[in-house]
Formats: sequence, C-alpha cells, structure tokens
Amino acid sequence: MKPADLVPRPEWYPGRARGGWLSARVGTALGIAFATCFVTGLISHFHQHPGLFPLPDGPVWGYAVSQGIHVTTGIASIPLLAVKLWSVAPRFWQRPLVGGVLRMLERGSVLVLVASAVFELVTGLLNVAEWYAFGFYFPPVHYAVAWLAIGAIAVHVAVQLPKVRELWTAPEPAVATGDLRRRDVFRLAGLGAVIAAVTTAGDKLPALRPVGVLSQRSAMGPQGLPVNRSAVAAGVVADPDWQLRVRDRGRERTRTLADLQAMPQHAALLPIACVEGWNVWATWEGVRLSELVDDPGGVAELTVRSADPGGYGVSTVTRQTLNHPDTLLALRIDGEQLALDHGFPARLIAPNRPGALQTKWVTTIEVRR
Ligand SMILES: Nc1nc2c(c(=O)[nH]1)N[C@H]1C(S)=C(S)[C@@H](COP(=O)(O)O)O[C@H]1N2
Ligand SMILES: [Mo]
Repeated sequence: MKPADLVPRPEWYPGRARGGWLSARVGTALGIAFATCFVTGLISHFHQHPGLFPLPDGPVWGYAVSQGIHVTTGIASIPLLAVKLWSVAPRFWQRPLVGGVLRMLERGSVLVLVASAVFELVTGLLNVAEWYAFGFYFPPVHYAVAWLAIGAIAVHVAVQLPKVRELWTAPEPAVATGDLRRRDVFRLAGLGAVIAAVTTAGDKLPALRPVGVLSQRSAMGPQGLPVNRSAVAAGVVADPDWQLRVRDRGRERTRTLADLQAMPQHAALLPIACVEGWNVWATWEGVRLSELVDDPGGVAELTVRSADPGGYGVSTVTRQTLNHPDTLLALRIDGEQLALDHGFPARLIAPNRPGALQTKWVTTIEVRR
C-alpha cells in the first residue's frame, strides 16, 4: 500500500449538492463576512495601538458597534466556512495530490487559506469564550494570521472571480426528485449564519437578549457591570493611603481621593466595550483627565499606570482622547463609588475605545510633551 492510498478519494464524497453552483454562492457570502471581519479587526488593532493610525474619538459607541460587528461576522462565518468546505471537499483529494509546480502553487495557496481561516475562527471563538487553551498571547498572533488569511482570500478571489461570475448566473443543476437541492443547502448555510449571529449577539444589542442564549460575556460583577479581571486576580487591594501621582516635566504632583472629589465633577454615559464583543453602558462620574494636567493641548501622549502588574494595567492616552470632554478619571458608576473590581478608587474611561484600554486602579499619570 502506498501512502497516497491512505488519503481519502473524491468518490468517498458522493453528496450530489456539492460543487461550483453552491460553492460560488457560499463562498461569496463567506468572502463578504470575512472582509467585514477583517476591516473591523483592523479598526480594533488601531484602537489598541493608539498613534498607529488616527481614528476619530467619536461617536462614543463607535468601538462597541465595530467590535460587535467583528465578533458577530466572525461567528457567522463558522457555519458558512463549514458548508463551503463541504461543498468543495472532493477537490481536496483529487489526484495527483501534489502534481506540477502550478498545481502545487494553487493547492498550496488553498491550504494556507483554509488553515489560516480555520485558525482565525477557532482562536477568535476561544478568546471570546475566555478559554485560553492556546499557549500564546492572542492579539498579535490573531492579527498576524489575519493578514495571511486576507492575503490568501484575495489571491483566491482573483483566481476564481471569472468562474464565480459565471456560476452566479448559471442555472441550478437539476436533481432527481427527493434529492437535496443546492439552493436548500445554501439557505441552510445562511440560516446557520443568522442563528449563530443572533444567539450570540445578546451581549451586544439589548434587543437580542431574549434570544441571545449563547451570548458570552465576562462574569457579572458588582454594580451591574461584568468584570474582566477582578481585583483578586490582579492582586490589587484597596489602599487607604492611595494618592494619584501626575508626573510632568520632571516634577510629580500628588492628589488624594478627597482632593479629586473636591475638583469639578463631570458625568458621561459611556459603554465598556470589550474586545470580546460585549458592551455595557453606565453613567461614569469623576474628574476630566484634561483637568489633571497643565496645558493639555500641549501634551503628546499620556501613559496611565495602575496597581495591576498585568498587561492591561498600563494604557496610552493620545492628545485627542485626553482633550475629549468625556474622557474621565472616573470615581463613580451610576452615582455609587466604584467597586474595587471596577477599579476603586479611580479608573480611566473614555469614549470610542476598547475596554482593554480603560485601565482600573489608576496610580500614576505620566505626561509626554
Ligand atoms: N488594571 C486593569 N484594568 C483593566 C483590565 C485589567 O485587566 N487590568 N481589563 C480591561 C478589560 S479587558 C475590560 S473589558 C474592562 C472591563 O471593565 P470592568 O471590569 O470594570 O467591567 O476593564 C479593563 N481594565
Ligand atoms: Mo476586555
């Protein structure tokens, strides 16, 4: 027996609804979902690396919407990709398995496409479910492989476009009575995508909460807001001698909680919008960040540090965000003092920003001019 005999044969996949007519349609739907997912993923990347690419500081719900779309289109892609792979499965095993250079290139690019697309959907889903089964830090790897996937998709679309155009106008091949029609499989794929999107979107759109049976968000915490990382997990305890330090031009200024409470207080209705896709709104109240530094218009960037030694314990604030009137060092949520799990005594909150940048348990603000 030769090793190639162990590889499945096309005849083992008799599904008669498979083939070009179905594949072109599911492929188009998948392409649109992936492209949307990629663009919103890029937006998320730029948000998480402020300064890389200028993004507006509004609308306040911008990130909540774009990241909701990112996660939802990713989840909707799962059934579409499954049906797409099913529709072309026999081709994977067509002989010769390797063949000449051109065939190798063509099959190699499809292999990269399938592997990177599956990788993105699996790691994204696991991250949203907060099941960190993979041994690497998610964001840079998910981001790098996204380029691989979108590149492979672009090549695939360029190569297949003439065929896809033809197949979109081709009549549906007839089937024997009682056989599954291609259009039914296409509808099932679409239905699967809609069900996947709707049942997981209750944490993004309140209107979908009643049907959001598979919605995923961080464990619900005090004051009606989820907690991504608790004070215990971060090793943070309430410090009775807490003081805010602002370092600017080689000098340090400290303020106690009482000092901050004596300053003018501002309220802003803003969401915590997590990279995992969920968002929760609250009225935050505290001191405008711009009122804590001299000449905020002349600031290049702030580094905000917290008592949390973890990666999200440090956050960069651009001049644009610093000078937004809703950018606060928040001391209260919905009229109550912040719970320790939400960052007591003070946390950062700003519009149109990923939750990961809204650092809790702030201790120090460093000004760069
Ligand atoms: N210091 C610190 N701040 C943090 C985090 C963290 O791990 N450490 N997690 C962030 C993330 S990922 C989110 S989504 C929000 C969640 O805010 P909440 O726990 O107050 O609801 O806090 C952010 N602030
Ligand atoms: Mo988050």
